[in-house]
Amino acid sequence: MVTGEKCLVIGSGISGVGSVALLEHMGADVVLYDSDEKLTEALIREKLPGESRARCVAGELPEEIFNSTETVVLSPGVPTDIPLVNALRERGAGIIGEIELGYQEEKGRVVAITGTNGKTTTTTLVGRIMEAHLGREKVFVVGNIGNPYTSECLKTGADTVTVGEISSFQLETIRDFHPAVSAILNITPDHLNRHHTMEAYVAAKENITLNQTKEDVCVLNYENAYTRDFGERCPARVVYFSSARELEEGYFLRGEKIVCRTGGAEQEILDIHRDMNLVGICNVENVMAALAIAQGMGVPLDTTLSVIKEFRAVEHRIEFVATKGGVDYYDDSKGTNPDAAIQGIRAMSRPTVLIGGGYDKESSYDEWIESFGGRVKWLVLIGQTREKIAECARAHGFDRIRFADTYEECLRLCTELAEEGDAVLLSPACASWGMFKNYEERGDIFKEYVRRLK
Ligand code: UMA
Repeated sequence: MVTGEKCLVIGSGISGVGSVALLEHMGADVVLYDSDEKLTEALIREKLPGESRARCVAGELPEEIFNSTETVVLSPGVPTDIPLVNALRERGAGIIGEIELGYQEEKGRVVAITGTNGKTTTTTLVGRIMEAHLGREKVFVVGNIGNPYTSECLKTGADTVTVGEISSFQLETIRDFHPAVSAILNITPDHLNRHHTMEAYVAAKENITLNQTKEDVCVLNYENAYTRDFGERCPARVVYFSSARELEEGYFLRGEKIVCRTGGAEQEILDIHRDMNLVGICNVENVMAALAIAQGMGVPLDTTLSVIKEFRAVEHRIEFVATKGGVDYYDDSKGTNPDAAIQGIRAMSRPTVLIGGGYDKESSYDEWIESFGGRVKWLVLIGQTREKIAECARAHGFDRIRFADTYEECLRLCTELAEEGDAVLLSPACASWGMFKNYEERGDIFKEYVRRLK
């Protein structure tokens, strides 16, 4: 970044605000722009710290700004192919994302974790492992997890580690971003309204290794067809993990034990029931990925194991809330796509009343419905996708469906339908956008409701 460079930040969410502060620190001349017509210049300014001199613009972008912009920093939620971004690109402006901007100031080593599901759990766990290894002040956990990279990167140093949860949106706009260890946990259809095709979504995920070489490590899931195939082409040294078969090299599950096999030598690492507090096979995979990442970062196995043994579920990810009236309540509000929600169902060991529906990301619900098996007793649907899901469920022969108009009605209905010995699971297979600020708010309201039940 050259001093005085004219930069346009698009999106005034937390990434945009972080980007403005960093760009100003770098000496750039910054405009913060948001296309939301409900916002005004004053409302955008309120999001910035008082000392910021950035110009704020809402609604339509003035032509003089369009013409003078040299670099554009996109927030993750801004598609890279909207007319404005296309036009800026054609005019010759450089286009990067917020993660790339943060990386420009990175001075330490980076771990980057992506995947359709499991990112947050694995990132949190790896962050804790790195903290146990290096001390809390030497580790920064950033990215899609809710903490913009641009807000932390200036604190990095030669001896720090940044652990990033990096979404496909963020990976579309990297350039130099170069993790020492990366991981793609799995790839299943998601965000197709943004990426349009599965190929484009997969390519965005694979971009995590764009600048990696054989000196670096990429951790991949052997049981996912996309990530297994990618291992053949991956520019980094690949470490596979598998929850379904014994591997010649890598981490795998044998019975109840996670085993690591390298260079013909085998080591039994942990017992998934005795040494883990997380439920579901998805979490066994997340733990195997964390083990491989920690090893790639040179963390002693003892340190990694002590953190895994203490680690509990991340909030809103198959999180046990309480037992009320003999019914177990689980918050899996982070089940924002069908594949994540399948993991939620698989983790249930009781007949389950399931809450589904929400924002329409143009997902297909067939596999999710098929995964109900005998486990789902009732499906209570809310939100934009409820009719679409109901139609799909009926086509698969499942008709124990109830509709709710409001979230309150939905929660009440679940309590009525659940009997002693059942579980109620909030795992909607859809994003919360439109009904709630985010999945956290959806989960928090659920938990608050459950806690108030007699
Ligand atoms: N906007 C525009 N033009 C557009 C689109 C959006 O101006 O064409 C504006 C909106 O009006 C809004 C702002 O952009 O004011 C929002 O930007 P954003 O959506 O990038 O939101 P941030 O607050 O910056 O949060 C983003 C990530 N959001 C998305 O990817 C949608 C957060 O991930 C992330 O935690 C944060 O950066 C920090 O890195 C959330 C998410 O939903 C959790 N991620 C998706 C997921 O996990 O499925 C990928």
